[in-house]
Amino acid sequence: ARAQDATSLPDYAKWKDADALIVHSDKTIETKRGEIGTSIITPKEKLYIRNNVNAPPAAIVANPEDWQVEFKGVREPKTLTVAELKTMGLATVATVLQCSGNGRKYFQDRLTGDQKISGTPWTVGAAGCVLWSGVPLRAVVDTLGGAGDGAKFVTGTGGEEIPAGLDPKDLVVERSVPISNLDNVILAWEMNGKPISLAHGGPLRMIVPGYSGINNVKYVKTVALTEVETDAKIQRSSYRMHAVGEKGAPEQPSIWEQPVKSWITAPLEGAKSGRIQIAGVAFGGMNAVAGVDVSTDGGQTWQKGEFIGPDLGRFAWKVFVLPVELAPGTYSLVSRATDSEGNVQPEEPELNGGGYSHNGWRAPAVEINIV
Ligand code: MSS
Repeated sequence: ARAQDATSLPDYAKWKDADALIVHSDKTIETKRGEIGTSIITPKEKLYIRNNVNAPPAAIVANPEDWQVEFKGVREPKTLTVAELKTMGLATVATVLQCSGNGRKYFQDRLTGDQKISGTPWTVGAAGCVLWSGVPLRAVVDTLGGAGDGAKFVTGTGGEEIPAGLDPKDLVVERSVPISNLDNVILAWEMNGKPISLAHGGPLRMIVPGYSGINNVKYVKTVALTEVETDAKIQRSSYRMHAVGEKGAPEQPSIWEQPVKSWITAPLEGAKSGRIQIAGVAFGGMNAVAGVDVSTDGGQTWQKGEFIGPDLGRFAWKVFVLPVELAPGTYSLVSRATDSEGNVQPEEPELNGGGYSHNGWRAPAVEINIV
């Protein structure tokens, strides 16, 4: 086997398109900005990867139908196989899958003195728009007699093996999201029309549309309707909005809903003067994206971008385009999206200690030279 250094794809992702990706580590692989494309759906070969801990053995996706999931916090708790789940309902949803730390580099670039934000320096490519098919969690809960009393959260547990001697609470990928998502959550076995690969969480993944990457638990092995949030470290102190230099704690907001965001994907390099198609992607997290403004002068003046179809629903991103006529010179291309609730991307979001949820429009500017 080849060494898993920071330049080659790890074994579980060998089938990916290496030319389209930036390998930060064997657990953090980013899509190159120009590879995000303009066809809305991100092909699996180009989709970013983020694993917090080592994935389970590949054997678990060899017999996906037999994968077992335990359901708790319902009136009739039960363990069901994927084959059984497939008889209970079917839905398909397009969502933006985006790492909570996407854009962290832009926060890191602003740090002064002894300020420090650790974590992968993602720019824009820890994100994609993908189609998931699976059973609505609501259908499973209804089949199992309904939610238990006092259920306030949906808690999903990842199927990673915790090495002996280590505290599971420190390592388990277990995430709780408010029960208000019960009608949105899908337990998916298919991504972009194919069984979900190990890299992306097969045989079964808990998809929480509109929510940040971390909440979309891969190889989900337990789904529980719980009265309280899990006290796993990854929920208790990680993925919290806290000040730089401070530690995360349960009092701080959890990284749940994604804020409105957009960025330009083309052109990225100098082009010939004349007519140019500026293109990019925009999304609103839980809300549909309603509009996008595009600027060629770093935000001094703005023009409306046009969304191109089809509309894949409120959790998907939309591709926008703005044809412009550019004379030779230097330009700073930026985009600024607005969601259906009127939320607008800020010029720069406030710093936070985890480098989470960056949605500023200034930092991802494309500086180009037109000749
Ligand atoms: N799940 C599990 N189980 N494990 C891990 O590690 N991670 C996270 C999610 N889920 C995990 C899970 C994260 S963190 C993210 S982003 C995501 O996932 C990713 O996905 P992909 O498929 O792309 O790889 Mo940040 O927020």
